[in-house]
Amino acid sequence: MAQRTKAEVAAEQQGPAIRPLTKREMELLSVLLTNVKDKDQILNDPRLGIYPDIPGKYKHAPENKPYEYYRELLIERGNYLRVALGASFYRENKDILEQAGKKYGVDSFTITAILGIESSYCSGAGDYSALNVFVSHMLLFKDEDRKNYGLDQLKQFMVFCKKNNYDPYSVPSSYAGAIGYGQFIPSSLNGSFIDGDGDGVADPFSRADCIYSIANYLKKAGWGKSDESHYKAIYAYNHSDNYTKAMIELADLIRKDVQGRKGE
Ligand SMILES: [Ca+2]
Repeated sequence: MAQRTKAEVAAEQQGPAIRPLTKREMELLSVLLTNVKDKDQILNDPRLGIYPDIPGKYKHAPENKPYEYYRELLIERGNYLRVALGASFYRENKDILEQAGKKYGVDSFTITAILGIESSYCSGAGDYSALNVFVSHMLLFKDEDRKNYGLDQLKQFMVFCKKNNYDPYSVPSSYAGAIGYGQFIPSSLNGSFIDGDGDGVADPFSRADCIYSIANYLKKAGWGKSDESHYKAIYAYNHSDNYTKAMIELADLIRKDVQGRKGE
């Protein structure tokens, strides 16, 4: 299965520093996983580990910086490379993007922009092991919301893996536990991720599946005809005004680039 191989290859590449759990952490995790069906499978796997760098990552998240800084980071770095790459990604995947956009009534340039920011147009999707990311959230944070996020998403993640026959330790994610080119967290994978190319598998590392799933997600989040509905739907994808504003701007720049060159 191609999608397994891609996930495995990505997970095997040298990733961030990881350490084994202490005895105390093992005991705590065992208690926290009391009602999780696959508890033993998780605890007994030698790949179980903690990423000590995760709490620090949240402190430096660019979403918390002023918009100008964020915009420059996301859009302008490399002399508008993100726009040029977006236009070339659009041309390359035009048929799927336009079909998905039409089916869900969603702007296909916005789908392109989201893929551009989330995974540099389907070229990378994080090098953490998703399962260990959720375990790290459960054990490293004092904040209850982050701890609960770890446990809730771990449960959702196990459901997703079972459904798709993935080895839970072989699925890569970001430090926050977002998976695949569209960077869906497990609850969103279970709720909105679909099989776009019709090969029978909803694969977060398939371009077509991500394109259709982002369209599906935006539609479900209320994408309609008004600019206000677009803002709301993109904001649902990532609860940040910076993110939403940058996405709208990037989508427009890609649209101008693609449409401006139509007559050439
Ligand atoms: Ca598929």
